Amino acid sequence: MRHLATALAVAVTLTAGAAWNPAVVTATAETTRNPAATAGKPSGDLTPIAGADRLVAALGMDPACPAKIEIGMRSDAEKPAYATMDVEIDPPLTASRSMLTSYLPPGYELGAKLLVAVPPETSEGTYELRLRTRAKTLKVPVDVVPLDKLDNGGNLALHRPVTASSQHTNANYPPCSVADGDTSSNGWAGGNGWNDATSRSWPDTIAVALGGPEQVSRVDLYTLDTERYPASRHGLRDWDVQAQVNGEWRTVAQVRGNTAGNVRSDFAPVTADAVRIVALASNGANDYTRIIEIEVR
Ligand SMILES: [Ca+2]
Repeated sequence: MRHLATALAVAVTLTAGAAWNPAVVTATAETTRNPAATAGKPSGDLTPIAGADRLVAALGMDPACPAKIEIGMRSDAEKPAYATMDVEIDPPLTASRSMLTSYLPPGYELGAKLLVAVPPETSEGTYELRLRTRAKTLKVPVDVVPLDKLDNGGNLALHRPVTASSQHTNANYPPCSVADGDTSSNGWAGGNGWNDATSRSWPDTIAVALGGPEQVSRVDLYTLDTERYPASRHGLRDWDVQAQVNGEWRTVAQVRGNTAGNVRSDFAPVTADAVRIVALASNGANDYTRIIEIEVR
């Protein structure tokens, strides 16, 4: 059985085998599910959970695109109850919420996305995120590293400065979201991709500065593509890939007639300071440019 409700434009998804009223979920951006954990003997505890062992955040990241981590708690209580977890983080880092709370049946997990911002005065180092329930505390290290020391997995665009020809009035589509490392279209309008501001007007451009001359030969572009918003109707159709070489933009690849969510463009290596996408057409729906991620190698 699957219920779907929304709160503050963010999906609240409930997957349950027991009778359960989705209206009682009090927090936003949360998911509740009933995992195999129900088989365990009830301990009466609330267990904090995190989607990663540690979080890496880059110094100088665009404030519009904070680091993200999934957090939550699981109830092993014997009866449904209101469950609360405090969220603490070492300053000067800031977290998007200080508490997670919900009515939670036994065996259920409540999940939410936590945004962690790195203010400009932050020093390089390891900080701590603490998820506290009454009985347990889960500590998650947060490594704050300069961009040049970031393990970018070979993606030269990761967390680099992004500029775009326009920005939608809705702040949930910031240009920097195309270089935040999140290639998933799920949660569209939740800060994971760029939507330009000029419907039916072309071209649109979005550029990623590479932080110095870098040899590049490949760009992977992720456009909006979900079951609800398929790329064949909502994604980018035609674009040029350009590299900035000695101060001039040079077209290194072209894509036409695309209907896929992810397109890889390979080209002869060039030494570039920046890479940009010149968007020329989308696949119809409202004719916006919608890009989830741009990876450069
Ligand atoms: Ca993204």
